[in-house]
Amino acid sequence: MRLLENIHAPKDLRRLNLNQLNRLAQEIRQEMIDVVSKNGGHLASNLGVVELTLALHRTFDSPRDKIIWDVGHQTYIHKLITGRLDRFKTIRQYQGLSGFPKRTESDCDCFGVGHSSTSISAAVGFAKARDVLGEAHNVVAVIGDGAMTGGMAYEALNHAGHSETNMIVILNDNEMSISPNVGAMSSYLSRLRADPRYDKRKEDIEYLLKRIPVIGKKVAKLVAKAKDSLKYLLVPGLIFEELGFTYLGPIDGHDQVMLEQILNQAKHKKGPVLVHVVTRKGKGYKPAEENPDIFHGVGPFDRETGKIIKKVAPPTYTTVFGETLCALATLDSKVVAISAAMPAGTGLKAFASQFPDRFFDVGIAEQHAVTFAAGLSFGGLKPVVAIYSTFYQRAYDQVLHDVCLQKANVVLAIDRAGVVGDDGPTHHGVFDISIFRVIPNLIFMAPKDENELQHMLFTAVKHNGPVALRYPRSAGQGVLMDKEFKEIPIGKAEILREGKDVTLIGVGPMVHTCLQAAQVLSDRGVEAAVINLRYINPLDREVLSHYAKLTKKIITIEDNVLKGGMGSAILEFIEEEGISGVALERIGYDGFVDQGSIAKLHAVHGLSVEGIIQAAERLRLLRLVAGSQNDRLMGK
Ligand SMILES: Cc1ncc(C[n+]2csc(CCOP(=O)(O)OP(=O)(O)O)c2C)c(N)n1
Repeated sequence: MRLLENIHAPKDLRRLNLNQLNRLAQEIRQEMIDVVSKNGGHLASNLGVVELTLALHRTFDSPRDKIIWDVGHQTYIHKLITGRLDRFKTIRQYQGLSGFPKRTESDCDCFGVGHSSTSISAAVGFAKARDVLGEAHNVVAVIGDGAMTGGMAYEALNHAGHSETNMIVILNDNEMSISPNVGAMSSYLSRLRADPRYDKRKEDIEYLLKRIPVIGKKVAKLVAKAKDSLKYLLVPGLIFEELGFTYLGPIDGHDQVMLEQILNQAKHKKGPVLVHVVTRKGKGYKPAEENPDIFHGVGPFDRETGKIIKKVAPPTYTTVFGETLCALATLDSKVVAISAAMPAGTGLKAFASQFPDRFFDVGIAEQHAVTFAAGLSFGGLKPVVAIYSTFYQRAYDQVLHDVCLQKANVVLAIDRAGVVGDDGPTHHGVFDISIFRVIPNLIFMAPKDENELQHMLFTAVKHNGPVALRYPRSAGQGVLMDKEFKEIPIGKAEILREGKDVTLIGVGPMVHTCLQAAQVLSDRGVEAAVINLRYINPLDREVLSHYAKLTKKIITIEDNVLKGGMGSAILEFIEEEGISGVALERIGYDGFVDQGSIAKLHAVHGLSVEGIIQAAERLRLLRLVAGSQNDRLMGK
């Protein structure tokens, strides 16, 4: 029997000896490789923190002590040893364990997460709450070097250092974000890692200094205070020290004994402590060690060979976006691209290698990415910022205040719009229509297929002013791609099917669901007009007005929340135009959406042919087909 089977809670770890711990670490790695090879997931990040997670749970007493994970994609081990082994096989599946910490899942998940760089802020909050309430537990934030590129992390470090509260930040440094990490902090950490002088911890140095007769103590004091080069020379982690943290490290994050020693030391220090732990992403599984970016978030793969199991499918919207942008950049030397730590995920890898001087990976810094783009645009360039819908939420003020208010010439490429599947509610892109459509000056479009995507991107790049373009995670429709780009007239919808009984309005690929439903309705005697909205802003008032008056019944369908969404925009429009007697059914999400495959989530929430048929029933269209022509005309 595996040791893992006997670990029901962190306390069970504390009776294991070093040999047993090493065996347990192996079992955990095997379990994770096994399950992730079937379900997909964040394998490489988890393989890198096995020893660290065991050490944390042996040193600290969760849930009494608070362990707060950043991003939370690296918590599979944490889940396995906090009573969730039996459900681990369901991770990321519909109604299964979440791939991220979730407060409703376990007492040990004290803070829910999915978006990056929140852990230190939350930890300062937990620590301050403890201080105010007179409690005495430990608070530990675990943050990766990638997450450390996010602005919030610095805001929190700044606050924590100043507040002098007892808390520990573990900096898990594997030199990788999803792709190799970027930025000055990353270079600084590399220097700390590489310089053997830094292997000596600060205290050792101070201890040695103090032993020098007569002047030793004075020098040690001086070192502790001086801001000159001597201190830079002698005190590792100076940046953190200057911010008010005690810096410990760098230490080998796969050395169980050393880890526990340092964590114990950190636990007994006063004030904020930062422990710099060096780990290897993908540790223990060769394919992941060799390709940590591919195995960061991976779909099902063959565990023997590490080969990814690829489904034959048309190119994704993301791929078409990346290819089109390369073509557009060849035509126009002012086109530049920006990614916030996701060059591969947003399809910009080819752009980055073809146009290295015109590509900017700014790290996990969505806010900076957008304002940086505004600056680039006023400097004379045409920036295209590709960020996932869910992460654009971070940059809302920058989109509104820096880009749209000033009419900056920026294209906002909103990737992963709509539900994204197994990553769940933290990652679904189901709010962008609601939050972006209300921003003045912003042209906002969504293509029904990948061919329309290339034309829309072409249109967006040509347009003078801010444009947002939303497209989903999935494969395209497999349509033929036009050889020449063409402009899609701003604010013009596309009428795909005529009909007098009801108008189906779709946005993005939901248009195809409308077309299929229209056929089913037609078979049942109801003639539906189908409109590909194309522009969420500005709306095609002429087309909408015509069909609202003609059919008096409208069904809208969108991969977005209902509140403030496209359907709401149509309702507002009908009210503004004073078109009376229109019945409207909206299909979309009515709140946060759980995890599950995209197809499953669409089906569950009625974003499907069946959903449209049911909406038609609610509009009393179908029942009336059997009734008199008069009834039908009267819409009774
Ligand atoms: C705000 C935000 N932007 C982007 C992401 C996508 N993302 C998830 S993990 C990750 C890299 C994190 O790197 P690091 O913190 O070093 O963790 P590692 O996986 O290397 O252990 C990124 C960019 C995110 N989760 N949140």
